[in-house]
Amino acid sequence: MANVVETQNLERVKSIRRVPQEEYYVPGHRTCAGCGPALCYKLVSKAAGPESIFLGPTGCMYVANTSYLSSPFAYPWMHCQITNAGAIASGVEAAYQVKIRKGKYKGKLPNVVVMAGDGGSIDIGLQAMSGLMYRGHDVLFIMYDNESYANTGIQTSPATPYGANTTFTPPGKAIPEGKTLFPKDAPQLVIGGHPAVKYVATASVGYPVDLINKVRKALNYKGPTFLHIHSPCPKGWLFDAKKTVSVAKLAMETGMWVNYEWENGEYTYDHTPKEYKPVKEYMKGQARFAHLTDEHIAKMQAFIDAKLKAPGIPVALPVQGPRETA
Ligand SMILES: Cc1ncc(C[n+]2csc(CCOP(=O)(O)OP(=O)(O)O)c2C)c(N)n1
Ligand code: SF4
Repeated sequence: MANVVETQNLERVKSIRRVPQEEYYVPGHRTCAGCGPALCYKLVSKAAGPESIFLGPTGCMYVANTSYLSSPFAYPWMHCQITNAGAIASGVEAAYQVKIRKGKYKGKLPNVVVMAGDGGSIDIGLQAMSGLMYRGHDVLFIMYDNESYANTGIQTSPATPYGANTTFTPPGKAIPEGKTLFPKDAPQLVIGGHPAVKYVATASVGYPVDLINKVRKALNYKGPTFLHIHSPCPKGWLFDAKKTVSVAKLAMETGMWVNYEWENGEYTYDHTPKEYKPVKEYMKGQARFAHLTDEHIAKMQAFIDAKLKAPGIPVALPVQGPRETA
């Protein structure tokens, strides 16, 4: 008879004082000062603990973390191509399942965690991520969202907000607002097309206890889970490196980011402010939006107002794409 595959069981953390002291993402990497994705890695690895295997497609969290034969990862970590983290993670999980069933591996199934940028998750890495979700592998796929292809010099991605100045969307005479498109809705991409997925959530590096608990909850689920984590990038968004956490909090206070969980079809929301501040408060602190006029900011406000009526549920876009307007 096949052996039973036991999974990890991670406890909820009650407060910031109970966050594990152990570090599994240790000093000695080369990310920029104030890097939100690096903070995200630190928190996610604390949450997952040592019985974990992490997979990292090419991006800042590979390149800046693994140069010169050194790495800050105190657990098994595998580099994948930017396109194929979902496929490799599927193989790792399937191999452990078989080894455990055949009695060739005596431990519990390790936590298998993908840490992919927005490009490696919902753009160039989308097909492999979708395959993993569809086949139902017991893997947590995390999209750390720095809202660009950062590693190659801050190019636009489908997660880049409307109006952002990136190296592929520079504002100029013809297109004064820079980026004209609004972002893809990453959690909806996963929820909408993958019946095996029962848990999807959003989190932010500005709210560490909530982030850690969502990672643990996702890992305790059997089957595929997805977390979308807001991870401000001082170099790409052009703000002072010491403000990463306050930028993350301001995103929540203005509705530019919403923390929620989707569990078996039900939504619950966290950290919802009593009253939202205008999005301008958030945008004025980041030089990637410095070229925008009041008219552009009003478009962003309209988009956010529509989204906040039903966070997590897709909204009609207030502007047309470039092909329709050309
Ligand atoms: C197939 C392929 N195309 C392009 C690249 C070049 N490349 C390396 S890192 C990177 C950016 C990755 O962006 P993202 O996944 O959002 O992660 P981030 O760098 O923002 O952390 C790109 C385009 C590559 N390595 N492989
Ligand atoms: S470019 Fe952004 S995501 Fe990349 S290392 Fe620097 S701060 Fe981090």
